Amino acid sequence: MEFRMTSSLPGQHSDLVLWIVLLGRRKSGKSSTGNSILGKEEFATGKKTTMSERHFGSVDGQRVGVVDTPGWSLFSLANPEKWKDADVALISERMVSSIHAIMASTSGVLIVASCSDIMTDRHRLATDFVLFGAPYMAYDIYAMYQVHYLSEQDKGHEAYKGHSLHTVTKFLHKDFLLVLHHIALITIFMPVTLFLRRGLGDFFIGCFLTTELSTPFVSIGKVLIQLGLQDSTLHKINVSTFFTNKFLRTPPSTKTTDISQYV
Ligand SMILES: Nc1nc2c(ncn2[C@@H]2O[C@H](COP(=O)(O)OP(=O)(O)OP(=O)(O)O)[C@@H](O)[C@H]2O)c(=O)[nH]1
Ligand SMILES: [Mg+2]
Repeated sequence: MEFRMTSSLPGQHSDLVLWIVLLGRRKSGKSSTGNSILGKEEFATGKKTTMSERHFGSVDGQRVGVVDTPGWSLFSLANPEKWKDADVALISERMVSSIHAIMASTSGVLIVASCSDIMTDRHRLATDFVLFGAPYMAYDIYAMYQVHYLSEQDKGHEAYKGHSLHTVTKFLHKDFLLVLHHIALITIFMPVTLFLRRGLGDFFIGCFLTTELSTPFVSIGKVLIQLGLQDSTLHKINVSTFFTNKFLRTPPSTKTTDISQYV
């Protein structure tokens, strides 16, 4: 491609410039190629190019302008500068939450599938996973607080120069229902499941755990939006899988038992 440069080109303004734009995946050698074309070390190599850069040179008497660009990666352009601590904390929190949800829903499906009698049949995961999941709830309250704290700090709020009763109160006010949900799971669901049900109803614990099935899709969707990939194929697949999963989930009513004998 050819451009006739006017004022922005250093040197002779009337030179005909051959422009070369280097595009490609990360670490594919774009910056090195740019240096080879120009015959001098203008572009930094061996480290991530995060901003497009142009340099000029001459090849066989032909004036050339080389534009080096950030590499493409699976998720987005390699531009770590736009990642703030709050973004990193939020993505980490969502990833851990997805992993927990995948484990919870898999346990739920295993429990439900193994119970023929919905009241008396037992599966060890019904108690083991609840024991494992309770500490996660405590961790998640802390992780949500960290995300809140860092995002307010990024906005430059004076009160967020350090942790204080004020920052904790603000967080509790903002995420009240979520925190209440987590605390209820630790203080009500866990003791009931472990100590108060006399070994009955593992099937229902399984059903409860399968409700986590949609969480990974929601979390992955939010992460893709955060990465600016809301129009990507990956996001469309994620949304369609989410709805398919919602519609195809078999209702627990396919199993029957006369529960009057237990009450
Ligand atoms: N073996 C080999 N290594 C190369 C070649 N070109 C570049 N490299 C090496 O590959 C690494 C990445 O090269 P860069 O030129 O920085 O790659 P880039 O595409 O600009 O990378 P990003 O800016 O991160 O997208 C460097 O360590 C280079 O020395 C090549 O042709 N052969
Ligand atoms: Mg580069």
